[in-house]
Amino acid sequence: MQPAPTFQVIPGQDELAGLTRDLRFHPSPVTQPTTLTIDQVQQFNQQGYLKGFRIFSDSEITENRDYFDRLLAKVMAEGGDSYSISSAHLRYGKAWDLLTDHRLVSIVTDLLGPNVIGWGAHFFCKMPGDGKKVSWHQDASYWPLTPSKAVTIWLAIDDADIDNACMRYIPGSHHHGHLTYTLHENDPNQVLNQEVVAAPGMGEPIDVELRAGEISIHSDLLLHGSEVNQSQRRRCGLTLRYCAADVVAHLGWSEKGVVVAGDPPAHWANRSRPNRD
Ligand SMILES: O=C(O)CCC(=O)C(=O)O
Repeated sequence: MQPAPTFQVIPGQDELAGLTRDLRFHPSPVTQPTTLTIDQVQQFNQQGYLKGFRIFSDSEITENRDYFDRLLAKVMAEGGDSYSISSAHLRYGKAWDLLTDHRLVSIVTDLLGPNVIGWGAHFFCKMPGDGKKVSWHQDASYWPLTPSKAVTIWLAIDDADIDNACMRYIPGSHHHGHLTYTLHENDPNQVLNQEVVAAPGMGEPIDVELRAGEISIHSDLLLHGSEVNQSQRRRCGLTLRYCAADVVAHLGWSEKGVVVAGDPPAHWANRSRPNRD
């Protein structure tokens, strides 16, 4: 039996402001990647993202989608919603399996180095007509982690395109450090509460269209967001969060860790696979 986690799920503004965090971009230290090419590592360093890798087979894509359909139905029956399934790797074996999948981990180690912690798994499922957007933000701004050596793999559970509100990135924006944001409190049309209002002036956004089973990867400082889903099709993505093992987690977040590559560091927990799917 694993101990019940006590981490702060969504740290408050005061708690984050009270932390000393190094929120500068730390380029990948990897010079001899094994899965990515050196050009891809350099592109990540320069642009802050990579996109369009097909990872899963047709049967795995169906399996992932069927799994999520069942999970979402269960969570909604329990009073949750299509954005509320977070830290899923601590509760559901299937999410733990995806976070630790060797094909994903081999890409992440080519960006973060040989010692990596997987610490998050959050479904962002945009239902047709739900009216919610994800405003321009930087992930590192929300997280009590330092230094900012973290990446997200965004795994398409459904096909994601402009019509159903795929992710959007502002290439190169990770070089600006931690940006000033406005807070949206209790706004039903916002999935998250931070918005970097100056983002549109910081570069030309790109649309990250992905087929189900493909992934994109972004730096924790890259500006990204997504529009309202105006289509009749669902758009679900699973965000899988990783950091280098020398990152320090405050507010109990080290409890979320799973050592996905390298030596177990003393600071992070190494959570085992949950029994239930
Ligand atoms: O899936 C989305 O639309 C937003 C995801 C996101 O903000 C993230 O990966 O941090």
